[in-house]
Amino acid sequence: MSGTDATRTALRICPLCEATCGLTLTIRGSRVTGARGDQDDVFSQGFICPKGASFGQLDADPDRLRRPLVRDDSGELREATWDEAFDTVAARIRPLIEEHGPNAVGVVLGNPNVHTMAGGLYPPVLLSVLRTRSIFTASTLDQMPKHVSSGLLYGSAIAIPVPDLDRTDHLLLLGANPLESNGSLCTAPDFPGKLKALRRRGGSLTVVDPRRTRTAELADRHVAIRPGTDALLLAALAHVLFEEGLTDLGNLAPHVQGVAEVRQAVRDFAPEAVAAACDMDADDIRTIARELAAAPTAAVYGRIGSCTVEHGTLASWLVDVLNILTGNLDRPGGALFPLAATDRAPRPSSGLRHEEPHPGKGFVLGRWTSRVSGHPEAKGELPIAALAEEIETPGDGRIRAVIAVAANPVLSAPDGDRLDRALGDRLDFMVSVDPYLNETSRHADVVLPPPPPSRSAHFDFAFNALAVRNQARYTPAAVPLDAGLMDECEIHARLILAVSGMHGAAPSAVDDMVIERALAKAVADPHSPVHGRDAKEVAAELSGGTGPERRLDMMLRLGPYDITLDDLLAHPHGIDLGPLQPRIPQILKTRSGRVELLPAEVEADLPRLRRALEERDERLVLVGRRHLRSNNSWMHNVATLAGGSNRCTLQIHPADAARLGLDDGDRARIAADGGELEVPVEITDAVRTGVVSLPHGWGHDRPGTRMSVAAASPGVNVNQLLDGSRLDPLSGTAVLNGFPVEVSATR
Ligand SMILES: Nc1nc2c(c(=O)[nH]1)N[C@H]1C(S)=C(S)[C@@H](COP(=O)(O)OP(=O)(O)OC[C@H]3O[C@@H](n4cnc5c(=O)[nH]c(N)nc54)[C@H](O)[C@@H]3O)O[C@H]1N2
Ligand SMILES: Nc1nc2c(c(=O)[nH]1)N[C@H]1C(S)=C(S)[C@@H](COP(=O)(O)OP(=O)(O)OC[C@H]3O[C@@H](n4cnc5c(=O)[nH]c(N)nc54)[C@H](O)[C@@H]3O)O[C@H]1N2
Ligand code: SF4
Ligand SMILES: [Mo]
Repeated sequence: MSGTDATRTALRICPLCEATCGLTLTIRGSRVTGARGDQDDVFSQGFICPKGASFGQLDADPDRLRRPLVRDDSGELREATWDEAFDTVAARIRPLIEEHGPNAVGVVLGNPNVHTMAGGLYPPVLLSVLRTRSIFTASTLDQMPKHVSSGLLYGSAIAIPVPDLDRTDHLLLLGANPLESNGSLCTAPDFPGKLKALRRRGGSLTVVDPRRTRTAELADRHVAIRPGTDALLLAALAHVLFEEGLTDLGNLAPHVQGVAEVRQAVRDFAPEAVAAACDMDADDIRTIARELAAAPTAAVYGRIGSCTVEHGTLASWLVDVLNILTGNLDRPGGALFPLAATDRAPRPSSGLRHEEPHPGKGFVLGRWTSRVSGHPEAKGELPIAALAEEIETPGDGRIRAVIAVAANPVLSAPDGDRLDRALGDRLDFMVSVDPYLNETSRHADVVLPPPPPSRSAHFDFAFNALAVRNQARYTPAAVPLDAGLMDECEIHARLILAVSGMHGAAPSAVDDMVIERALAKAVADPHSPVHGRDAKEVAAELSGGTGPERRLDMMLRLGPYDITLDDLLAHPHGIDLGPLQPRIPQILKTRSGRVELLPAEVEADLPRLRRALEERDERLVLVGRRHLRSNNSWMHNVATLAGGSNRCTLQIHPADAARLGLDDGDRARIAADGGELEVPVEITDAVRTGVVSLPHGWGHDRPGTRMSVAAASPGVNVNQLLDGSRLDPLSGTAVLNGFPVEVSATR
């Protein structure tokens, strides 16, 4: 066997969902020919799903771009050199900023940024050099309600408690389907196995979902709630806890303020008051509350179906309120705050785990508002649903250029047709960092393609901070970078230089700058392990062959554990850092230094929830769904994952189908605020009556894209049904679930 054809294996943390499983790749030459679960991975212990198993096909997708594209004078996208591409970015963006100011550049960050090292390390630098307020991310299509509720409750938008899956006795899960999604804001390889283990050890699982999902099928109790009403249900559960004397904050009590105020706030939400709106039985609601209180330990966990809805922030807040009222927050078996190896938290040895309140800066919403509709910012972001109007509407501060990194908002955000026109007709310049020419990147003037994932090193900056067990793993690139490809970290660094007026400088200048600034702060911080040292000397000690590796090493050295990059390299299957530990009060950054259980912003939104008690819309409502062999908008191009049940169909209950005269396989017309679609009907009693379900991420029929497999079975874009006006007001998150639709036969 010749050298280039020899078969070998290499480890790679899977970047395809939040579970972050360790994979063992089989590599022949430079091609990944197989992927299996790494049995020795300290966290995933061999687990793999069909997406991970298709890593090789995804990696070798012939439709992936391998060269940058630059739009020429005739308007065509043509292959170009990297230098030409970055020269174009520098030449086009700088004058726009100089003439129209920083807000004229909109930055759009998509989901895969949390799945790459580049996306973890560089966008904050890009935003700080651009100083634009035109920031839009997938968070306002997803978990922003959770950030806002955490910000208000704990003073830190990134302090998100995760259910302690391995130790809990009872899990109340709302609007999540981890058997298909593999879990979210709860990083847990083999989530299905953990739910089965919960039941095997005598624990119980309640699932609240308008669909009888595969997760619901595992549950002791499945409640097919009316979509959009989880906040009412959760408020009623809190009501019962107070009414029946079932609250017990345990060790948390001295760290929580506002319990009496919450009791008052949920007074109107008796089970009998919410039952009709939720379409539930009041006695069942009482039973769920009693079970929650009676379990030795329990965790309430809500995800997409409780976030991307009318009352997303209230529901997210109430999830934590219930964990707090039952004493389950911050205790083993309840919901705990992970402590990642790169967290900026003091080491336990620093003595900062005080028991007295330690006031922080708090979390503030709405420090500025969007230009056109006046949406308040949340966590520095504006609602992505407002991106099109910010590009279209003339005036000072109009967005004239867009930098889209790993984002496909034409499919993932409301009213893709409008955004498609805005990006196509109204921008002076657009750059996409994306491996595909898809519905969004086709509008770019410059496309900068990252290499396939086998060519990138990986460390999970985002998901270790959401993991059900503390651990750290690093996998260097499994295959060397082919000639002509550029590492995504270098792409980001060069992009930062190009937009900041330092075009042409060495990309390592970006990493050096970050390291220099971070160490200057760290040596001055009395709680830092490098306090009092010389910053240059510390910088010189950092190991790592690349800028991003040096930055990772620095973050580890400044982090809460005594580990370095070399330690991770010496332990290729990862380092286990133990089960989650209580972190209150050290994690609290509120102004009071306590958990602020009834924040003023939440209280001000409660009248809207009270009004929902009276509203009774008889129209059908739509919810989404995810398929195990898919991922948002970009995985329909892998033939081994496509087809079968992974289809874009409108699921409808037999009773609703009969009423509307629809047969299985018919085409139905579905209409809502933003437009209408025609879609094949799939009749199933897995959706409850009054509810239809259509998956997102489809609609691959636009011209000028290069995703041949996806285009062959395009499906329709569910988000075309939305006009972008339905938002959860506190977080700016789009309402993607539980909105009214009209369905009719097309015949
Ligand atoms: N109706 C409805 N809409 C939804 C949802 C829903 O449940 N229902 N879910 C929402 C959620 S939770 C999310 S997170 C958003 C996601 O929204 P987006 O982030 O906009 O969409 P994605 O499909 O995740 O893909 C983003 C882009 O990243 C590119 N990409 C893939 N890998 C890489 C990489 O390694 N580097 C770079 N630079 N780019 C890469 C892909 O080609 C794609 O163009 O969609 C949201 N939209
Ligand atoms: N296979 C696969 N895995 C993925 C993704 C993917 O696209 N495909 N996307 C990834 C991303 S970006 C994310 S954010 C996560 C999301 O992970 P999850 O939150 O687990 O996502 P979903 O599978 O969409 O589950 C949401 C559930 O909420 C239900 N639902 C809808 N409306 C309501 C409601 O009003 N109330 C209640 N109680 N339930 C409701 C839906 O029926 C659905 O079953 O998944 C990640 N993993
Ligand atoms: S569960 Fe997620 S991380 Fe694990 S193999 Fe599947 S896609 Fe990859
Ligand atoms: Mo997401």
